[in-house]
Amino acid sequence: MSKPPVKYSGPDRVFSGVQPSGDMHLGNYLGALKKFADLQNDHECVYCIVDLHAVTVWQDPAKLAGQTRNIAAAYLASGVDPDKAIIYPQSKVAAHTELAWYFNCVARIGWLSRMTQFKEKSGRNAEAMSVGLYDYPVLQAADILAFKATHVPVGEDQKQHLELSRDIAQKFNNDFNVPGFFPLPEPLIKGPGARVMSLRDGTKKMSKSDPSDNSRINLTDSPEKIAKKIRKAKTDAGVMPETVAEMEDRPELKNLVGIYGAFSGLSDQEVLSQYAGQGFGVFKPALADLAVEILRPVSERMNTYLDNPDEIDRILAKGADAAAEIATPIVADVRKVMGFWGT
Ligand code: AQP
Repeated sequence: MSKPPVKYSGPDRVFSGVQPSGDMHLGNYLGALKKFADLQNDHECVYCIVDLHAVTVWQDPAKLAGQTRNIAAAYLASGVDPDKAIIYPQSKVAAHTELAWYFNCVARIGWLSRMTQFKEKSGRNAEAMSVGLYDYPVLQAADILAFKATHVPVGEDQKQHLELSRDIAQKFNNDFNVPGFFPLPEPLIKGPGARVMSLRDGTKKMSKSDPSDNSRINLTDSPEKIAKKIRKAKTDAGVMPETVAEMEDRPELKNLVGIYGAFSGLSDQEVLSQYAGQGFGVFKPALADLAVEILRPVSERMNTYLDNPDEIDRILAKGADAAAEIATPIVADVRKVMGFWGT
């Protein structure tokens, strides 16, 4: 009979990240940022701005540093407190790339070839994509495990990548006979807003890289723009149904009801009970009012931080030092475990 795996006995730690690859949108806010702020009160939290992930697709060098400050401003505006959580840019801490290389030698090509996000992002053009885009989930495993993080708040879209991180951690522990060396990180996906869909197509997730700006609500959109995007959001000709089961074949409606629920704290059924029988002419303006009420203060705080880039830079530099202090000795231990000269 095989022995049960040895449990990791280190402290709980939360790690997550967002790419500085464009404007932050409602999906990022509900799926990630809001949870980041909630977790910092009772967990040790490390929140990275994953610029090394962003460059897996072309990023304009003249804009990358500004986009990184933008994400930092979004973290801060969403309530992440730099005195409680570590906020830093990934490229400032070398442990990420070093551990990613070791994990490249642990992960299997077959595992990576099953990753659906690569297939979605590369479409029919996989041969022309960067090697980095293919290898992205291995770097993500290194991001998490360089901190021996035990919990990872992410949106639903990252579930498969998290499973890969667990597989890599388990294989490393087995291959080098170090049971419990790495934790098997748990995704924290539950909660409203775990999967916000495009406003133009309810079957596609809301995404920074969608060419249509009308597909998403950006955190920096003005109240007028938010209201207009919701008014123009794709819907069908029906009215609001009475039950959740009746939304199954109406993805756009389901998405808008989910967003309303995430903003108001109501369940999908409670939202429907409030609007059953009404047309979108009633529901959309109500949703727009709610969206503006919640997002206006976030956007205002974000702009205040962006007006003060020196303060953002100070927070990022301090965060990078704190992050390196945790990750550098962990990666040094990995080197030792693998038997490199001089360890
Ligand atoms: N639509 C979404 N609904 C809920 N959560 C979402 N997240 C992203 N989109 C949604 C969550 O936001 C965090 C940061 O994501 P990211 O920017 O690092 O990468 P991504 O998932 O690839 O986001 P985008 O917007 O789709 O970026 P691009 O277009 O640049 O690839 C993650 O926790 C993610 O789950």
